[in-house]
Amino acid sequence: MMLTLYNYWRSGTSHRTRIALALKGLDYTYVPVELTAAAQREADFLARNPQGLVPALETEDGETLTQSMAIIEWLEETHPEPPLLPKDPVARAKVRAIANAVACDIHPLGNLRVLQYLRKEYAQDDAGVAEWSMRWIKDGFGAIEQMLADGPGGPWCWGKEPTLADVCLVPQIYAAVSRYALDIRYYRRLAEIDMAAAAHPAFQAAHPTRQPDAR
Ligand SMILES: N[C@@H](CCC(=O)N[C@@H](CS)C(=O)NCC(=O)O)C(=O)O
Repeated sequence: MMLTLYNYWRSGTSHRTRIALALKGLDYTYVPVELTAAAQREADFLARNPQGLVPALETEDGETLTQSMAIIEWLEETHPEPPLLPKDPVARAKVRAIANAVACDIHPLGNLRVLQYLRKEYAQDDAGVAEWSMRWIKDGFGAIEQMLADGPGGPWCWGKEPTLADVCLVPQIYAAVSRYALDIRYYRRLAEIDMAAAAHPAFQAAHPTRQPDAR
């Protein structure tokens, strides 16, 4: 049995999981979960993930894993090469901090269900929703640009190889640019990382527009 990834082309958490799978050189079966049709809240998907969120990864042993960061850690533990974290404990903590700045502090505030709630319960239109999203993206990107200045330099977040920080950051950049037309050149290091990703086969393979359910 192969790995099976339940995911959606444009979802940032799906995108980050696909990048990790591609960096590890792992093949998987791609099962689309159509978020715009609320397929993530249907019984068959809820049986895989009671949270009703993508991604979910079914392992070769038939276990279902949820939460992208837990899935990526599992991949790192079961397929250590190439590593997604540096060896030095302080560097590992710094890389994880950048990854978490995206995964815990930016991404959840721009998630579909949050934006749907803003529209429905707080009567926000497209402009209001975009302003909300950009508020948290810019706040996070500004801080990450400074966190990166503390590191060994590019072209990736933490030196010459992609790490967990890039796995999380690149999809967030994609979302900001494609959905809200953010000019990423405003963030010098983020623009450099985005360029490195555009030229890297694993990041290319994981790109939203390359997925079977993309439109
Ligand atoms: N912390 C979770 C978040 C998962 C998540 O928010 N997934 C989004 C797509 S990026 C989703 O399924 N949204 C559906 C919805 O909001 O109804 C993870 O990292 O896996």
